[in-house]
Amino acid sequence: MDFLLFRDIYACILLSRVKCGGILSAPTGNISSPNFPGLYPYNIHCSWLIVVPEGSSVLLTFHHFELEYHASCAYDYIKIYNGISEDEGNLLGTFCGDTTPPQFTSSWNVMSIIFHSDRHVAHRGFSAGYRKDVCGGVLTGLSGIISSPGYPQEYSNNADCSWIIHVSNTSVVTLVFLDFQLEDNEGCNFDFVALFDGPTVTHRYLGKYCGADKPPNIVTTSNQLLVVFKSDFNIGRQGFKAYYYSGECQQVLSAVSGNFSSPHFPNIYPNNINCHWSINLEAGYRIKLFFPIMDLEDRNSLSDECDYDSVAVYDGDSQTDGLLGHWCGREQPPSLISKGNKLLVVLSTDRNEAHRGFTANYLGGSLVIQICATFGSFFSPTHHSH
Ligand SMILES: [Ca+2]
Ligand SMILES: [Ca+2]
Ligand SMILES: [Ca+2]
Repeated sequence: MDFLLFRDIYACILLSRVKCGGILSAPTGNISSPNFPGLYPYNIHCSWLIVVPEGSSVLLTFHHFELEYHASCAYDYIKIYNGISEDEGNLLGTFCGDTTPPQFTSSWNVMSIIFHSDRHVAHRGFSAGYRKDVCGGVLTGLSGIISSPGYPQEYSNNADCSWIIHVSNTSVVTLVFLDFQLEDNEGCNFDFVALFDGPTVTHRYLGKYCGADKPPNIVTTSNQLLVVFKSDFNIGRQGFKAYYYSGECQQVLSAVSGNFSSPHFPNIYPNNINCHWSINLEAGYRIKLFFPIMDLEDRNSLSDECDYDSVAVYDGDSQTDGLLGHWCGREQPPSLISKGNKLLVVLSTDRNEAHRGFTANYLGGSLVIQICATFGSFFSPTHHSH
């Protein structure tokens, strides 16, 4: 037998003896690398799946973290997924070396953790704990929802929650309150929501809110927003619900021509997002829109509809305006022309299976330009009635 082959088989036998990973469904729990705090074994691949009741979320906190370092974590690594690990669209982050991952909060009731080691160099590994439904945490998705504990039931007394919303370096965070009902008092000293333009309370203070008046929409100047919710020892209300989104996922385009693409293109888009691009030109303009690349999850074969992931285009600035079309899979939309000066493009994805996404180009044309025929056949002749 070839020595290399023998060694590989031997490694496999050793590998099968290392027990690691599993399914965790208790409301709290701990995980760690095999042998922790001793050195972890070579050549292992562990997978943990945390499943808490539907409607709950999972908060994961690392207590110790020490893996072999590689610039792109190619040797030993931890991968954390917002959902099942078989789907790269759920990936929240990949970590190695001795930089402890931040606290992660899942945006639904499933979280997965993968630990992998290669055949050389081992360190002490990691230990981490999870809890279900703890308020606060670090949110890294392109969009998501935060709410007071137990919402829409009354929040608990003595709550102290901090959410850090952390989006990609080139983007900003927008926070929109959908519902807001806190105990009211002058100065908001009892129960309140406080907002900061960065990850800590030392960053620029954006405001403190209580009572029943919804805070205004907040846009950060950097890529992080801190939301703090506190309640005192008595008297609660229904609480609040807000959604956030990253600039990568929500854009208003007002240049006469431009292009945009699904988040992370040409890599796969994230699962579980709802992104809006509003093209908003001056009055008198119309917009021609085309999609050079369209690569989304296919139609549902049972219903033959775009039930999973889709791109929808509306002839205006809201989803109540006329739908120009709705696409998925690799269907190539025709060139679209707006009736007025606004178009809205919405990308919705479900909780699994992500593809490359789309690219879109648009061009605005005014009546004058149309008459001068500067753009030649800008407006399709099929729009004239014969
Ligand atoms: Ca290693
Ligand atoms: Ca109170
Ligand atoms: Ca999908």
